[in-house]
Amino acid sequence: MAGYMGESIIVNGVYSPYTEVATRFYRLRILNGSNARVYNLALSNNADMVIIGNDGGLLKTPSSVKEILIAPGERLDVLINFSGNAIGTEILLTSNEFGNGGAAQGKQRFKIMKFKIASIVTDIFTVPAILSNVTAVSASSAVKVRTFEISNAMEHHGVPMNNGMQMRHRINGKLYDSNRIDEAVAANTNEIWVFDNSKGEEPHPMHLHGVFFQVLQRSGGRNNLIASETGWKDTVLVMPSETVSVIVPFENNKGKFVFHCHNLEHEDDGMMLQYQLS
Ligand SMILES: [Cu+2]
Repeated sequence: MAGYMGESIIVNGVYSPYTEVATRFYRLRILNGSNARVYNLALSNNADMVIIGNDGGLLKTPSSVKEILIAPGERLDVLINFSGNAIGTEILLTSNEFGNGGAAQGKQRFKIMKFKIASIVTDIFTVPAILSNVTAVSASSAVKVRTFEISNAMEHHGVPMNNGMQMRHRINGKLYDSNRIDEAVAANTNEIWVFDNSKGEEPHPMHLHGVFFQVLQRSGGRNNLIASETGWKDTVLVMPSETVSVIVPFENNKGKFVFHCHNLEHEDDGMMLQYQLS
């Protein structure tokens, strides 16, 4: 089950929107609020997008890219420089095709919105070299490593559909139960959480409540971190074949929290567990 894809992409509730811009830098704050669709954002004039922030705020340093993936639940803070374009020029924000996304994702290019150059101005803005003081949390500070198996397989339910076989989306073989604590975590400790989708066939954007984390490593699939995966995050995309490790500083915010796949149909199917911080 790929999750709901829909037929129309809307931006702030508007289908096929445009906005007029001047020849200067603009800051776009982007949230992927789609149920299931992963976007590979790009500009139709192949201009750079300067990634300055993500789920948890500003990155330490800016990073210029031509394309950037954003999964459901993830956020991006992006600078775009429209200088050098003539009045009347139209530039599209698109989602380009991408690989590693399994059978249902990344197969088509979509137009998302349009920018029209409406005025010429002089912009003296330059992107700062240092944006924030994010300090890397060292992997060696972790007191515990927890691995979560998120590859999912067809299973038998005795339902007369697909010969009784259907996909259930589980974490470590379990479906969500609000009356069960799955992981007990000690406050004020750092842990490494590993999301293993190495045998999986679908992308899973894994989202933790109550904390921000830093992405340590991705192996398999894309085999690398992307520009938005420095700094603090609360959602990380784990593509088919990938295993992604994050380091989580659990502070003193004691209580019961969920963590889940941010593909809403996977989450509704039960792909969510609970941790107790105490
Ligand atoms: Cu999922």
